[in-house]
Amino acid sequence: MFGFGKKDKTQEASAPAGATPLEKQLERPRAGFGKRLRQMFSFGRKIDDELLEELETLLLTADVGAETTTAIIDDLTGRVKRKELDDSERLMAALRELLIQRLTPVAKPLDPTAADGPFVVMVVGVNGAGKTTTIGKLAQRLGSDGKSVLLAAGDTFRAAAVEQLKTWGERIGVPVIAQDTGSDSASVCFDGLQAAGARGVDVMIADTAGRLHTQSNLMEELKKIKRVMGKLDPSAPHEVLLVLDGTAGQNALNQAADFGEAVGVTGLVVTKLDGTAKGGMVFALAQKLGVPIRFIGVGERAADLRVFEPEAFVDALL
Ligand SMILES: Nc1nc2c(ncn2[C@@H]2O[C@H](COP(=O)(O)OP(=O)(O)O)[C@@H](O)[C@H]2O)c(=O)[nH]1
Ligand SMILES: [Mg+2]
Repeated sequence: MFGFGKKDKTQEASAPAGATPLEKQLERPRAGFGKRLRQMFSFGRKIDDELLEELETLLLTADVGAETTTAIIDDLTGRVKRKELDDSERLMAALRELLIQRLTPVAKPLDPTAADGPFVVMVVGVNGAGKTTTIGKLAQRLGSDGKSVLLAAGDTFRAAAVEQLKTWGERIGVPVIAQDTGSDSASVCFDGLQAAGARGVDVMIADTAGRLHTQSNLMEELKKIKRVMGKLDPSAPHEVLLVLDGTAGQNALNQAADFGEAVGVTGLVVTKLDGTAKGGMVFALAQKLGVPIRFIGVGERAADLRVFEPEAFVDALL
């Protein structure tokens, strides 16, 4: 209708062949945000203050966050005043551009080549955010890129967590280093890195526990894992990947601040964007944290981890 939902070739670059289109996977946030946006602009609506106010409310209720919303609305208001945006199609195109611009600084893909030995990814986040699932998907993706991968079952807190990682390992044919439940998480990660080094593995991914981030013993445990792996390779971990549940809203921002302070997060994965997430949270994260968003999770299958691409994301959302 407006031409802003048009797909271009780059949109599907991150998806494996035969994968579900991103706009299908983001169907629900799209229905909440994009659809309401299209309704708002239908019937040749006049571009006036009232419309801009409605747009402001829509962005806020989609979790885009106050700062980003204000910046976008101010920019659009200025252009409307200067008569640069006199029809809804132009306004939509301008909005699309602004949304993409906000995300571009954090669109930096994970590059697991910058290490002498194994590239070490330490995955952190609260319980249920999607850490273990993301590790399975990521291992599969790296494997199909021709990289050898080894997983360390560092969530030794729950028996089910170790089993879950082992199941992923079997499914995708990747070795998993594990010890019994209750054993020292740092020692599992140490063993994992040692094994990865000995076997000449390209990428080692460490799972960790995620008891509530407000419990300081979890943060101490994570710091210890970092420290202990650093004894084998002072540059490890090369990536501290924070997994955030896309439906968590403001909570995700608080989690990011806490984990960031404790272990220095270098990359984000936002999961469950196929669910009830409003999608706007991604903009708030980009604005508040400025940490690269490496991937988005859009389902539970191995193929449902997509490289974060602002244009594809915004188009799928709108
Ligand atoms: N729909 C959907 N579910 C997901 C996604 N990522 C993870 N999950 C589900 O979220 C639940 C918790 O995931 P898990 O990996 O065990 O979280 P962890 O506790 O952080 O390790 C599981 O039921 C996963 O299948 C996603 O991108 N989309
Ligand atoms: Mg887990």
